[in-house]
Amino acid sequence: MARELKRTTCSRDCPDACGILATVEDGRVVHLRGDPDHPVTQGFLCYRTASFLDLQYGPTRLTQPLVREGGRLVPASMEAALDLVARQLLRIREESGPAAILHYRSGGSLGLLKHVADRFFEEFGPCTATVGDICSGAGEAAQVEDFGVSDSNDLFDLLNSRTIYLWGKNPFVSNVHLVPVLKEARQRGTRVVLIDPVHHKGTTLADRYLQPCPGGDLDIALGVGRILLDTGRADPQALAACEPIDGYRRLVQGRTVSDYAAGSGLTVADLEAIAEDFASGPTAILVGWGMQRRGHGSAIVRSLDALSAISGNLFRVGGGCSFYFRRRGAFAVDRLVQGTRIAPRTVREPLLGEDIVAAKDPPIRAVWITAGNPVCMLPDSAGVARALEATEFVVVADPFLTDTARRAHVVFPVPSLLEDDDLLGAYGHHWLGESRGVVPPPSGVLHEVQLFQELARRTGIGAAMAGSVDEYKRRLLTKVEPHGVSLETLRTGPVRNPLAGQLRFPERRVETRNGKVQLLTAIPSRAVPDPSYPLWLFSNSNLESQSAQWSGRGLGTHTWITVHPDSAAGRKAGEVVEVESPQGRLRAELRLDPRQRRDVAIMPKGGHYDRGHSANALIAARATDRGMGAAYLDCRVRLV
Ligand SMILES: Nc1nc2c(c(=O)[nH]1)N[C@H]1C(S)=C(S)[C@@H](COP(=O)(O)OP(=O)(O)OC[C@H]3O[C@@H](n4cnc5c(=O)[nH]c(N)nc54)[C@H](O)[C@@H]3O)O[C@H]1N2
Ligand SMILES: Nc1nc2c(c(=O)[nH]1)N[C@H]1C(S)=C(S)[C@@H](COP(=O)(O)OP(=O)(O)OC[C@H]3O[C@@H](n4cnc5c(=O)[nH]c(N)nc54)[C@H](O)[C@@H]3O)O[C@H]1N2
Ligand SMILES: [Mo]
Repeated sequence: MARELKRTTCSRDCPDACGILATVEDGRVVHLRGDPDHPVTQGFLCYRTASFLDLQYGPTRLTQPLVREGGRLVPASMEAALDLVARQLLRIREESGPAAILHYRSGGSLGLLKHVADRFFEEFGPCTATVGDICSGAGEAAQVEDFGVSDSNDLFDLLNSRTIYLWGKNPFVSNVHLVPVLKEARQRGTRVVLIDPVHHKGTTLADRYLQPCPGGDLDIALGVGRILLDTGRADPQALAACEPIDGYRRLVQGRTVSDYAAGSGLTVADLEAIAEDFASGPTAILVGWGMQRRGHGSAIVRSLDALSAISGNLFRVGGGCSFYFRRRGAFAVDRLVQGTRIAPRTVREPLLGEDIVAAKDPPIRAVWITAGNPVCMLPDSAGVARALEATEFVVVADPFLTDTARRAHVVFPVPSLLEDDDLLGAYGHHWLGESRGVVPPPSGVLHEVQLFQELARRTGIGAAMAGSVDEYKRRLLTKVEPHGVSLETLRTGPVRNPLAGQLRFPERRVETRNGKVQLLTAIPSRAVPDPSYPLWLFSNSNLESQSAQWSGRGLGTHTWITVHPDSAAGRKAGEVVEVESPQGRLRAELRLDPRQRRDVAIMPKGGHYDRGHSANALIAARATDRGMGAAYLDCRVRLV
């Protein structure tokens, strides 16, 4: 029996971008583990990727194209599927112009070569593109406004912190390779404070746990900002690197500290204690991605940015306000694509269903979906499903048959993460990696570069898409090549991005136009919640799934919902309840947890829509205050 150990990089939508060691026996992957030589992976994988073989060899894996015939998806040859798609795209472009075609791409793979899909639709059109980012758009927009860039200090700089604020983060579930770093920091004497309305395992990492009301973070940060200014504990040198101080001061002094405490669900003493941590840093903020998925999500992140800046922690070793690591920063993406500025029209990602239906002159007649499952994962699932069902021609490229793929006219199988060949950066650290197929894709399945080249050849733009996979990689590496990082270096193992420093803003200068931190001076007004829906719905990341990609048995017959026993309306744990929002209804198994607040309900993110498991059937499509994110967490529900 031939047994080999092969190395690749995980391409899943995750901050960790792990090194994977795959054991391959007779052409079949039999085991996955983390690369011990990868400084962040440290030899272990998350549950969902360690059990990826459930998916790789499971019943939803696609091994040949599917084409809709008489209402059903039936297997077709690659040639026939490519010919059909080329014909339809040419016809629709001819009849209605390229704006009638929409390309939607999500983060199913974070491989940089996935931009090849964008390039195809730019060359073939330019076609209609999406704007916004339902994942991190609000937070990134906040940091770009405040700092000119959304990027972070080196991950291991956390070992220099006196206090680390895990602000709305559950590392055990969604960023598991942060856990060893936090543990090591604690061993060295660092304190960890967790702020999260939902009680979760992250509390075991924390010396102090604060459970504010959902979205109360803005009040916390403004209140603490006020305390720091009022008591003269802001850092004078740091204040000189910020503007407009007066505007920020006016904002935070608009309310009393006790009003802020009341608004946040914490006490004045809590806010005082936080102020003390920021005044006596170094204090790092790890800004979670969850809380910016609110109507005022961008303002929340701006208020944390301001706290980090005026206290001087933003500029210090062991400080920083980490929301995102610029995972594309090392790569010359502009050599492949030009982006929305050349698009004839855009539709808003968080309002995809609505915008597809509303598009006129020309209407959207064709939608191509790459690496996404918008029917499950975008808000207003039902609206997204209906919009796709009403579209003349829908193509989905995915390794698996999803609820979105089921609505397509043509489905192209593509290589899975164990078969793909690509380049990766990470949004949770600064290491770069190459992914290399540890096994070949099923016979006939094309790498996405080749898939688009085949289509390009059939649609007259072959020359614009030419190049081997390695040639594409080399083009992307032209920014780091002068710093000694070539394809050959990456092929030997992970390399730290040579363009990323240890500290993001070491000189008390940020990357805004004048180098000064832009402090927030106003906040958006918030709607008064409707008391007939008393629970805030959280649809948080889940251990067993990557969004809607479930390993193991998945959710089973029902999804679940967790509430405090006092909020269960007399129902018992294990009962199936109806969950209702102004947007929709679904059935879920009730779980009770006395550690939760009485005004929250928690469901897993990523339930399948066609099984009635998707939290997004309850969630209305609304954009965040900035950055065109999706306000998933502004959803209120009741049990009926
Ligand atoms: N296992 C697993 N890992 C994943 C993913 C997955 O689906 N499964 N998804 C990946 C993706 S796409 C991303 S973007 C990241 C997601 O990363 P996160 O968005 O950080 O992931 P979640 O675990 O959903 O964590 C959100 C946390 O924010 C908290 N939160 C929500 N609202 C508020 C608030 O108002 N205030 C405060 N203080 N906290 C709040 C929630 O209670 C929850 O604990 O994770 C990635 N990792
Ligand atoms: N209610 C609620 N909804 C949420 C969230 C939430 O917290 N709550 N989180 C949001 C967040 S943070 C995100 S990022 C989105 C995620 O939303 P999506 O990105 O739509 O999530 P996935 O279900 O992971 O879909 C990705 C698809 O890409 C496919 N794929 C994997 N690798 C490849 C590849 O190499 N090529 C191609 N073509 N396809 C590939 C996968 O099989 C999968 O079907 O969901 C958002 N939706
Ligand atoms: Mo995400």
